[in-house]
Amino acid sequence: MVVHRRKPWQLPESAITPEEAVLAHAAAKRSGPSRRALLGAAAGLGALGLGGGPAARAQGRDPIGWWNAQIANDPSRGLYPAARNDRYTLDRPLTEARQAIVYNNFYEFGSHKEIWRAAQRLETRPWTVTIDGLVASPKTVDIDTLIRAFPLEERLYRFRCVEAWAMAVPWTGFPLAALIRWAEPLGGAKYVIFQSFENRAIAPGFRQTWYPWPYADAFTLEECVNELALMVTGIYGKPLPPQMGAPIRPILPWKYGFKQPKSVVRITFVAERPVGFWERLQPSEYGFWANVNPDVPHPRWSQATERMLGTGERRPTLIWNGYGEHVAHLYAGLAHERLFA
Ligand SMILES: Nc1nc2c(c(=O)[nH]1)N[C@H]1C(S)=C(S)[C@@H](COP(=O)(O)O)O[C@H]1N2
Ligand SMILES: [Mo]
Repeated sequence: MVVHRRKPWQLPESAITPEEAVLAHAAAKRSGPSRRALLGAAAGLGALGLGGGPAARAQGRDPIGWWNAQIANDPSRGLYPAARNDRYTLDRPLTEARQAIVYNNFYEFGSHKEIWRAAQRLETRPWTVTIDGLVASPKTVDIDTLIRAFPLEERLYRFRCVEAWAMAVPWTGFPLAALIRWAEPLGGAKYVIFQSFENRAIAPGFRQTWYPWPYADAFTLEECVNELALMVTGIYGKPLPPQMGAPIRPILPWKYGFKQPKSVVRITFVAERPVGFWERLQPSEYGFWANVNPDVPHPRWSQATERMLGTGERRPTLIWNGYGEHVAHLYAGLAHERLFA
């Protein structure tokens, strides 16, 4: 972990992990201990690392090897690769798999980018997803039943983190709209909450009690049924690796990454607008909509450009992450809202 001695806004982008900087600040305000003590404690957690058994030693440090070993026993592996849906095209090269799977945000496993090894402790079978709240009948479904309930397809999407790094990846999944229909929301349902796993024993981040665990965030029902919204179960023609949110995560590619919880265990339909993980932690910096927008800077840095993982190429940020033709109409008349595109 980098201990910042300068103010965050004086740091070069390469040296900053903005969401982490926010957390240290918020925690210092909340629970009193000095910033340095907090950073020291967090560094200690990171050093606990991953208990490496024989399998760990055999796979060494190669992330692709880990991934292949992980999915060898995955009951859904026969569904991959899924046919590509060519409707969604890219304006840039795909990010290399090797780059995308070793640079992740997954705070349950550490508040830095190198969590991929620690995340191997996430066991993605057995796994169930509970659908509850304002639905005709709440239910809990086994992940392999869910994955087989809807045909999988591959889509090439841009992805943008609020920290200004970006990637372009082939996701595999099924339309979120199909899951919503199947869930049978009641008339009063207006928002849908996605909640991440909460097995506190396997992930050191849960001990960082200043975070509002479990990780969760929400979208409007209308956003969820947009054709771009995808329930993602795989990437690069294989089931997701744990560090990328296996076994299932929503992807709404016009929004910043932080809105989209990984490794989902619960989907809840509600009437009132929920407050998500980052908005709860730091409401002055993160809001409900979080649509990608080059013209709305983060309070501590510009959003005008983004940095592609792997190549480091700088590109201009696209309004709605380039998906305006599909989503701009969802936000007509809402331009006055804070942190809104
Ligand atoms: N459960 C959980 N989901 C999460 C996060 C997290 O820390 N925990 N980070 C979010 C953020 S900030 C981003 S940018 C994306 C990163 O996805 P990736 O690591 O697969 O690229 O996951 C999002 N979903
Ligand atoms: Mo992010």
